[in-house]
Amino acid sequence: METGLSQSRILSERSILVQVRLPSRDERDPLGELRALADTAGVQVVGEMQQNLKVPRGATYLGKGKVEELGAMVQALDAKVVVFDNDLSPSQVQGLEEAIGCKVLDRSELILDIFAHRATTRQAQLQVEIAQLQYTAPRLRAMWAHLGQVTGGAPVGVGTRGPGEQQLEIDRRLVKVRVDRLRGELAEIAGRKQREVHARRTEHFTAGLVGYTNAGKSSLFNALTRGGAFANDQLFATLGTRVEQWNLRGGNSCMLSDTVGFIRDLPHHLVASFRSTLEDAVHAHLLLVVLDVSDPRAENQLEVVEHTLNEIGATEPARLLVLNKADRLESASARDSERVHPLSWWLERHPDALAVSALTGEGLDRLAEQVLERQKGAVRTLRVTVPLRDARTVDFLEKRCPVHARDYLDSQVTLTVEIGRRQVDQLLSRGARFDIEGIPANDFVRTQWDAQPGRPDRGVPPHERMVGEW
Ligand SMILES: Nc1nc2c(ncn2[C@@H]2O[C@H](COP(=O)(O)OP(=O)(O)OP(=O)(O)O)[C@@H](O)[C@H]2O)c(=O)[nH]1
Ligand SMILES: [Mg+2]
Repeated sequence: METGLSQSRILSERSILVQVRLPSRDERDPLGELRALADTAGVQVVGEMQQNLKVPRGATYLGKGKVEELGAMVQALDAKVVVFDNDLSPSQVQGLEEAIGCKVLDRSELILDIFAHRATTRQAQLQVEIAQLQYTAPRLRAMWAHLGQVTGGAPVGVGTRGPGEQQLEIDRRLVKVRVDRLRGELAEIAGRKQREVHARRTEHFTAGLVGYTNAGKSSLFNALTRGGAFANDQLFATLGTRVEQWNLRGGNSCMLSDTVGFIRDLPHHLVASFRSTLEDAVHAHLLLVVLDVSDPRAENQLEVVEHTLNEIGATEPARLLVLNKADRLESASARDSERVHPLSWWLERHPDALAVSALTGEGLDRLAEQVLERQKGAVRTLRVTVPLRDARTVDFLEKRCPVHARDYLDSQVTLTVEIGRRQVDQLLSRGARFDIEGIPANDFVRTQWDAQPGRPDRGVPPHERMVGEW
């Protein structure tokens, strides 16, 4: 099926950024993110305007005086587009376009536009087109009625590449038919992907890098694995998912995934349709929540990430907070010595967090150590008996667990090993048959290892070391 996404280049249109600050919003760098989005979309910002309002004014969102001021600004600066940081209803877009005489788009549309131009995989293209169609459908009537007036019939660059706009005659019924077809195709890809993710999860410990856009996920991915991810100082540099092996220590490795970043107020159609790209994260054993700790908006960003993870249903995997770009804070602390250092501030609130730098490599060894501890689960020294013909299980134990003794008897070997609770699970899920302390591993785990809370953990060697559960 052909993609309905236009691949045309974004024109560098002269644009004005507008933000209405409502009381509920607390931001340290109010227009910074919209500027970064505009920059990624390739528009040329020629002016900015802000207004504080208790509530948005219905028909035009801005107050009357501000609308007039904006109209004059558009004229004076010869702007072709006005981009709102706030989400506008179709009738507000229409009201504003009439009042100021130029194309108006909101933040969601700008984000959709960026996604449309950056989507390279079939899966990402389908997801974006579905989101675009769903976003556009309710706006069709308002749009067709006014597009002609505003642009004299000629489409302008940003915000006019939606599939609906390419086919002016399309109506909502056709949109629905198209969405259904695209969904069908996407479901096939998603099904395949789900099977892949499931197989990977059974075979390996999986960790997923998640976080706000531009936090440094792909840079970390490249520093930890043999790389290959595109990292760039741009929002939404990554739109697909990449998985590579990450060698931790002592023959242990895990599968690490890098994926699309989050942003506040992500259009919810986009979140829903990107669910399958985020499949690796949803089903990972452990999520590495990457935060750009040098960003003044870091606190808000962490909230958004946690909210989005809950929204996509990634509530099961354990989370480890990774404070990235720590290298940038060193110079900051030297400048501003009397204030609490941002790293101390974060570590006080999140004592388990790890400060790292993808750029200098600082903290990455500790990160690997922490992931390995979580991968193994609680570790005990136990006698594990395996038939010699099961070379795979013997190999697993020899390579990944410190071995203290080996006793060969008949056709089996008993290894005294330091083994993690999760490693036992991993072997069992592969179908391995072995004994622990002379009884079948399944039974040992159930009756002796997974002791009820509060019950004395009988038969457990004293040197057991508990590490974080995942
Ligand atoms: N100083 C410094 N810069 C970093 C670090 N990690 C990443 N960066 C820079 O931050 C920018 C964004 O990095 P990416 O790795 O593309 O970020 P991402 O989280 O993958 O971003 P998206 O894919 O867009 O969501 C790039 O310019 C990186 O060079 C770090 O530890 N220190
Ligand atoms: Mg990335």
